[in-house]
Amino acid sequence: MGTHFSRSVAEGRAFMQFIDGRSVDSLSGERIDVRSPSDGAVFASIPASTEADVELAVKSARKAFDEGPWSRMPAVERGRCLTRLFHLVEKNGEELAALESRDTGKPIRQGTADVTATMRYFEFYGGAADKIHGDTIPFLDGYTALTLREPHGVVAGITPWNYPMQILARVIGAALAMGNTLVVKPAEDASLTTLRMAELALEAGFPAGVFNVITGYGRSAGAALSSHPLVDYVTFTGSPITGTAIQQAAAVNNRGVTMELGGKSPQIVFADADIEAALPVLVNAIIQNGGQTCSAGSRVLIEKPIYEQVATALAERFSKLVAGPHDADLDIGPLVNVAQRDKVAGFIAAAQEAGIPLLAQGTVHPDAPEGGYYQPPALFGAVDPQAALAQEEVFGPVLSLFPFEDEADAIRLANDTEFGLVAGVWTRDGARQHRVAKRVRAGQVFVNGYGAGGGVELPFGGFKKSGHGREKGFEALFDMSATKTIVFNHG
Ligand code: TXE
Repeated sequence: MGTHFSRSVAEGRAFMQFIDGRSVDSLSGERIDVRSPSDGAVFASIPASTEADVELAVKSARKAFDEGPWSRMPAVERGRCLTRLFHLVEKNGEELAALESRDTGKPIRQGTADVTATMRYFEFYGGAADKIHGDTIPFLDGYTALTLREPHGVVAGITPWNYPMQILARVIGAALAMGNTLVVKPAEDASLTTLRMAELALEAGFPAGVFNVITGYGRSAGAALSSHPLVDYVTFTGSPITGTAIQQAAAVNNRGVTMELGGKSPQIVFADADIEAALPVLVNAIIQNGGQTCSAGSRVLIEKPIYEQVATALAERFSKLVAGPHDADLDIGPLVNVAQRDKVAGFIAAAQEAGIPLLAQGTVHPDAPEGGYYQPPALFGAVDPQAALAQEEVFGPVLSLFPFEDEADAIRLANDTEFGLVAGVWTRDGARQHRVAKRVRAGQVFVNGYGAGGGVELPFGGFKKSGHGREKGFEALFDMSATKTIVFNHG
């Protein structure tokens, strides 16, 4: 992976969006500057679409769904399109990784990991397209009753900036495998890999209108898309506040939604845990992607007898963490934009003001360019369970430690936030592993590990404020389709 390439990819390029199989600018011609988080400099631009562009994109997806051939194509053919996209992502992997890294600031090795995950989505859903089916149901004498799984129709995907390509791939994979057509609006801060993917999708043979991309701001393009009456289903990953706005917009048309809205995920470390195995995982779960990960393990609950030992070991590791530009491939890159960096710095300052002990903090590399959005990782403990740091999603490299008394106390603390996305449980006691995994309110629970490498086959989604609906795995195919019941009367 060439350092030079990841710093220069897409230099000066005016990206286009994709509507009806064609590469087009926004109708207004307005554009949004794309900045590299590593130095804050503008290096490319994307169209700033508004309602009129959304209208064209939705109409194109509507036509492609209503008139076919996509929605009537044999499932195996749809799967083959996704498989061709898998091969094209593999072929263009270095460029996609460099583009993602430069656009979001994430270290290049994370961009490369995102390409691998993206490929897995297309591989998984390409293979799954013809393996999902309905049932026959025992019914009255003289009748045959069966169910079909039918696509919703036009799906709107509104995606965030933290893992743009991976999240795009999970939306594309599940929605298109089921025969829906798509309009995607990526985040204004990180749209480049989505636009590049639209080019590759065309090359992979997706018919015009099946996969449209419009770029622009959430308040204009995003709002127009989520409230559009010709959209049948909305899938969204992002902040709870925007999730509420999108649900309200979709509710005007009574449309279904999948919401993935972040978390405040706990990792529970019992005194009998393999601490040496846990330590690197606990650190990685909060610094991966600069902590800008919905499933980040942002709270570590530690049983009292080992609290000091674990806190000291984590502090030692945190003090050695270094932030630097994406292509230097250090522990963390810059955060995505000034607002995000200031938000995270604000949490750190407020925690210090409130007297929460800052146990350790990493550094910014002395050669990091001026103007980059750097935030060294911070470790706090012991944190008051009602403090903002314990309750709110920081979305940055900030880890909070909490001592607990016993199993009941650990479960109470783990569940004591409004979120419920992911949890980790570290213990050698098999019975306790099962008890705790069942009582923690989280959509995914990892025992003696965390994250399982992304696992595209593992259903993913939240309880409580973390959202509803499930992505990844076969479950996403259910969300991306509706059951139709057909009853034949033989009488
Ligand atoms: O997110 P938004 P922002 C959290 C994280 C971060 C905060 C703000 O805490 O600090 O959100 O980030 C589009 N109608 N997460 O403001 O607003 C927007 O254009 C329709 C957690 O960037 O949620 C983008 O495409 N769409 C999260 C997408 O919504 C609208 C990942 C996400 O932006 C819209 C990202 C509207 N009214 C941020 N307003 C996670 N949990 O993974 C915005 N958008």
